[in-house]
Amino acid sequence: MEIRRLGLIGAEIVGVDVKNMDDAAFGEIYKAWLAHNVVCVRDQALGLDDFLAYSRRFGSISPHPSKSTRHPECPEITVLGINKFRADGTLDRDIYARGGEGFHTDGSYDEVPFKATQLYALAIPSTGGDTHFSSAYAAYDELPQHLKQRLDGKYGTFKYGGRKQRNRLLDEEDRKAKPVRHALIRTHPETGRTLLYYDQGKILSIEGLDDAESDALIEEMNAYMTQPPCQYRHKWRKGDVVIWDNRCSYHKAAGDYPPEEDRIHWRVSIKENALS
Ligand SMILES: O=C(O)CCC(=O)C(=O)O
Ligand SMILES: [Fe+2]
Repeated sequence: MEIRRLGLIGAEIVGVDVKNMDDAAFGEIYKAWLAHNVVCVRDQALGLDDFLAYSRRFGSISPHPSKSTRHPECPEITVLGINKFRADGTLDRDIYARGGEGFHTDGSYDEVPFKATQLYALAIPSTGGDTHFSSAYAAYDELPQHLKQRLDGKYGTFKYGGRKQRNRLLDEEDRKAKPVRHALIRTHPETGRTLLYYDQGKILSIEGLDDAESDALIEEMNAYMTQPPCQYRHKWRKGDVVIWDNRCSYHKAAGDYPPEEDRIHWRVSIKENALS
């Protein structure tokens, strides 16, 4: 197995089959993932059960709230990129460009956000369709001192769809979920590094500020969320298994591929194992 760094974040792993891997090899992948925020294991040939079994080595799998996009035989798996044309032939942009609205972290609308998200590439278009990643450690490091001070100890409220309420992939009853609160400056539970926990598409407000102040601070934070030197752009190949750490990174689908071509992934959301 060979692990190659791809930049300030991101690593690529070749020469391993995730179906037949001992704990020592998995430990190397896990270590690289913590160090580099996102890792891609290339050239995998997986069935549904293989993908689930490998994903469970990182934590417990939690079905995504968007029920209409779950795999029909396996609700833990979401399928990205299918049924993107409506019956009348028009493109459904919520499916075509899912995850492409802006940089985000998955599951911030949940009281216990997803630890990780993992995608397995089944079909990749001839051009476009990359995924962008950015470090939430760098977002914190680059915040000016006055913002670090203002945000210290502050909580944000988050909801699926955020201030714009873009939630068309949710069922009606799930749209009413209550906002949840998360500390904005956090310590990563495994690396101990400080990060900015933020999601401009899901944050509603910053607690303790009036609406105008909260909106202004959110606008100000948007400028620091992504730090270009600490970004990685993943160009997908069929057979890639990519996992990112939602606790310390943001990501965004480029959403710019030819719509008539397939771009299909299996996707799982992974939470921490409950402490026993
Ligand atoms: O399709 C992608 O590139 C990423 C989509 C996304 O944001 C997600 O799966 O959470
Ligand atoms: Fe996402």
